[in-house]
Amino acid sequence: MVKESKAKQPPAEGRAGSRSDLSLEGMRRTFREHILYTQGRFPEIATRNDLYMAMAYTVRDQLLHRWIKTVEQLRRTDVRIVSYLSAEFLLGPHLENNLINLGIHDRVCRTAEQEGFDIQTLFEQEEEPGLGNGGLGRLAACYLDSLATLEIPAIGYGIRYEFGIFDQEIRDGWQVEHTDEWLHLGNPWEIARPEIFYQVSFGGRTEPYEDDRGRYQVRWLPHRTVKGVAYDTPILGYRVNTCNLLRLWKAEAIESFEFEAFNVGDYYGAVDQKVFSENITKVLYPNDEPIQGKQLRLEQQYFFVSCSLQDMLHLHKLIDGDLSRFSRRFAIQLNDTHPALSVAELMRLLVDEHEMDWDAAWEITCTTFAYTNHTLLPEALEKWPVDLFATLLPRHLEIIYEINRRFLDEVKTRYPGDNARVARMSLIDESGGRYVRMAHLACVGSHAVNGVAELHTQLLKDDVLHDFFEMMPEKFSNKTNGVTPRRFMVLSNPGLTRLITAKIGDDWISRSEELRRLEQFVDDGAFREEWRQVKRENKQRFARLILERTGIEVDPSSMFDIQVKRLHEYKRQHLNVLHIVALYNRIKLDPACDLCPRTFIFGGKAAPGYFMAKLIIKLINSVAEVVNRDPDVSGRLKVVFFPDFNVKNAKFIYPACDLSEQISTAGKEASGTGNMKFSMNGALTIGTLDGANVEIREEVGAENFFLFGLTAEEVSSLLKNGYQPSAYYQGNPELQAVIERIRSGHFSRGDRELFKPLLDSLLFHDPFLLFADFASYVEVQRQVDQAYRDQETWTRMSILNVARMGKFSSDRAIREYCRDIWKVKPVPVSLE
Ligand code: NBG
Repeated sequence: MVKESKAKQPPAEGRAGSRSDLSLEGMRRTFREHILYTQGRFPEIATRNDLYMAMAYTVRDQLLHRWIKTVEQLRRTDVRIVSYLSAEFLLGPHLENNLINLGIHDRVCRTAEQEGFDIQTLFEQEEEPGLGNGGLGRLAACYLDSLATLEIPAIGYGIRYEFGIFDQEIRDGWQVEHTDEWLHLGNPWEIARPEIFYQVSFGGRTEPYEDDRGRYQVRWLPHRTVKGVAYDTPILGYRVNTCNLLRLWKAEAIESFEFEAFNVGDYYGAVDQKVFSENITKVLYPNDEPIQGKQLRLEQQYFFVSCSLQDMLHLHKLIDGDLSRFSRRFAIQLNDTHPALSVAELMRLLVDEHEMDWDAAWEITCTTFAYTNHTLLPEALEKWPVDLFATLLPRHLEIIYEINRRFLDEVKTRYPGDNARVARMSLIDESGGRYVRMAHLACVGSHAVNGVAELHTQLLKDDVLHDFFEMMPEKFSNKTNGVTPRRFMVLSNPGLTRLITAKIGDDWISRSEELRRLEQFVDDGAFREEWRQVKRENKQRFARLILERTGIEVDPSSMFDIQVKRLHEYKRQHLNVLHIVALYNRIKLDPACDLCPRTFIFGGKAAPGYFMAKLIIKLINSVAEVVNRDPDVSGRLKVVFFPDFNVKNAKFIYPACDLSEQISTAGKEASGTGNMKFSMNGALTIGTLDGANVEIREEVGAENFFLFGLTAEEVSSLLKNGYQPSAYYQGNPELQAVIERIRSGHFSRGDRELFKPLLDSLLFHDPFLLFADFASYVEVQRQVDQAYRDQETWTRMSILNVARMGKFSSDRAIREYCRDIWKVKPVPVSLE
């Protein structure tokens, strides 16, 4: 892969003979020892999993060595630690990534080859921890990588779900979900810390009392208590010694509970209690869709927030002791509103448990927290029924009321007589039922609020959080998302990495602006040919995987047109399908029509309860079935639904793409990060002016981006003035033919009912304006078709995309958070 050279610093070799010995001989010895003494196997009968585990432990030893050095360094320096609170971390497989970051990937692969075993099968063996739904969880993982790479002391805090995101199977064209048993063969990357645990309580009631100093205090008499146990995963930076921690909490029963029940003879009751407690961290919930007010989800949120804050207070006490300096020690980032309860919990811990004055506690709270918003979809903004809150977290509800009372007093002072504003800004939504608005709680309790792309931040200020922006504009800023080039270029696209590095060296891996230097080679024909060769090989590699997973044979010389992301109506996978059917109709009508051969590839999971999204998957597969078998279109169109899109197979997908579909309704996609991963791997984008697409287009140049569709402003004014999908339908015969083709049952073996809910939704409501954007989309797709025929020009555009994508490295994003929000600086770690 990359030359193991200078980039940052050479990997230190560690002490010969010890487990930190990074020499080949040292690692070989450690590996053999782990087969014997960790796995308990003779090498001759070791299974593939034994080999993988031994390899993982060998690498983990290196990480732990660096982690210890990182902690030692922290104890010597008085620094602020970034604490990233997120209900999701979608890490993906660790092994290969860690080899890259250690700077020994190539060496290890070569040695494995020499010794005659296939290291790819070991990479393949690793179950990925799918502890996230999509973009938000993956962003958290990219940020952990960048934090460590930039040598920023940081801890990620989250939940150790026993079952992560479900595995997706496609059966008869429908999505079928299977539980994700990622832990069944053990997880060599984590260290269980049974001695690091905190108690978390739920339910019961509160009771006022007077303390020794005669002050009014409240005591919470909870109904039940569980225990949160820490599981630590080391997160190493790229070619540095900084190794941070991801600390995930698992819920367990408190032993004393069982004993109590046991003593009164209710043994099985005690066991029930244990099962009940452990339920809290059983399963990951879907997000970015209507929240269902599930009690267990609120329990999860409170559980991990409380464990994490108690842990931080504990660490702070160990190092400092003076609680008033807490915010000097920790900068806490709230990744969306899932951890927003932190605001109330920190207040409770400081005021109730540590008997601090309200005002002092509030000052600490506000200077500690910062909040990132990740969605504009009104149905995805979290709000919890007040009743549920009152039963589960009675003390927190009181605290939220008190925060609200004081906050609304300020609002009233600033805007006298403006009762409508007070109602809009209240932490409690009383516009029909009573709900706690988590985004408002996060805004009020934080000193900084940010969106994840320029457009998204602007829309937050203009719309969703407009009142808050007006009252406290200084809190708001934009932090455009980024993705890590280590996983999404170096690991995923070794061919491209080699080619780039041969031309400009490997500094770009940690200094992505350096990619600009590729621009000087766009006119070099030989370089362009090498560039195409890399793409060709990546497409062949992916074609083999497609065949293996779906049985569909695709032609690597056709254009790979790819849309992979969660299934959602706003992301408009069905707009893509309408275009495919339009092409299909054209060929049926005129078999000689001139179209460049394309393979349309989809991937993504639908939330298990999201009927329309699941129907779209069925539609894709139904169209695929007919198109792929129709001799009239043979060699010209292919459609594939690639099952179980996840971080592990993403590495085969992004590098193989020619055309990246980023076609959400403008104003709906907060940022998108898949858009970045594709473009960094040399795909050209067809997209709307939505989320980070806007900035990607600005960076790569309008002439290297296929733009279509309404702007966010046009979308909102069209909706305001009464959007009529039928008007667009009537005016567009090609669209009519497409809808008719689906309605006729052509793709559903004559069944005219199957897709009716989807078609009716489009014809009569079309909330995501597919019909309004259809003509423009089809026209720009025609331009794509033309452009692809000129491979020299296409390659130039592809090179320029990669060269100009440096901005979208998560390193840049994290530098901005460090500078503007967290106010932290690198703390280099040495192995001496
Ligand atoms: C998602 C947005 C994406 C964005 C990621 C990361 C949620 C709630 N939001 O557009 O839909 O890229 O967050 O910021 O998952």
